[in-house]
Amino acid sequence: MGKRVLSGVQPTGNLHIGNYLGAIRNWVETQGEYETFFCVVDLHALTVPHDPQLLAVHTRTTAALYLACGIDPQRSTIFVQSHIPAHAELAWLLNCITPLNWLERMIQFKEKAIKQGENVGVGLLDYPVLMAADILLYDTDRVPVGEDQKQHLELTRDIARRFNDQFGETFKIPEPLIRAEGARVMSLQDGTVKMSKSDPSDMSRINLLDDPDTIAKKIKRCKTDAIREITYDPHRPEAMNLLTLYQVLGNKTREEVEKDCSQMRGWGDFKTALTEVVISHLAPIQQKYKEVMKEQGYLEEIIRSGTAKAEAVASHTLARVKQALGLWLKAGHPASWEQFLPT
Ligand code: AQP
Repeated sequence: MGKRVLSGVQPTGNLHIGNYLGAIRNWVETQGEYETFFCVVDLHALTVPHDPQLLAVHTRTTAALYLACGIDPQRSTIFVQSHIPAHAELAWLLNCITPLNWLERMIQFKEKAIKQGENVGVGLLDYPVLMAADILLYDTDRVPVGEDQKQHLELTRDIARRFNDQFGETFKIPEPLIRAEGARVMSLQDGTVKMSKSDPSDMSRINLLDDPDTIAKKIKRCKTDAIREITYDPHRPEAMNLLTLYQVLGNKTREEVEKDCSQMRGWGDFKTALTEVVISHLAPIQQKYKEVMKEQGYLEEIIRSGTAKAEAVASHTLARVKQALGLWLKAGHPASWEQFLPT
């Protein structure tokens, strides 16, 4: 068996260029090298207030965007998390061995809990355990994610190690796969806050499906600073963010970007150039997305066959975990129990 990759995105709204650069673009590149599993993590989307009318729609559009961004169903297994009950089941089993204070330390929980106030659900606290279940079910070697998920991945590793220590070698310990450039795309309105689907202002992000006029408007109004020269400077968060977008989406080197910028007269010129780069990078993705959305039967068939493939792996791991925990396995399972009878 080759090394495995697994990752997913929550269908919590419109996917943006942060999700693309931090995650999906890197998934595409892993396809030749690894056995790849990509899921739409819809159970995670229930951890924040959501609209039941839209969840299935967003799940579908997210899957279609995977294909549009270059995930190849011939080489990757694409599925929907809630279609495979083993995810929720393993999350419960892992819950029982995860110390509560590990979860209370998670930065994303603290940030999102503040937004939800008194109504914060148990699911939000438990989110990283479900994520650990997603990853560990597939004996995953590498998890391509953005910088914001690094802490959750560390927790997954801690949970797996703790389980292995208490119940014997059961889980493979996964490692993150984080790219240097684009790992943390920042809001267009505040260079110190990450771009996010749940930011109330749509002006803070560029969605993968934004039309050219909307992209131009967002970039025109995005926050910059008062310095005329446009240079990579870690003390200038907006400049760093916009230059990185220009570099990565334009497939340029840092030197090429610096050369381009040296010929510009200021932010106005730069914004025009960035707008062109973003629009032309997203155009083929948007075109492919439209084609996929017209072929719903094709999309459903990909998800159906992906689910079957993923489920075969997941059910195998789940049985192994249940056996390690000492649960009475369903009839027909070869595990022996007599050896543990009290004498
Ligand atoms: N701004 C970002 N820069 C780089 N990578 C990012 N990711 C998210 N935002 C950025 C990466 O996208 C993948 C999927 O994320 P997710 O949808 O599972 O949850 P998230 O990290 O919480 O993303 P959002 O956009 O901020 O969604 P909401 O607002 O719903 O919470 C992950 O690999 C993530 O690292």
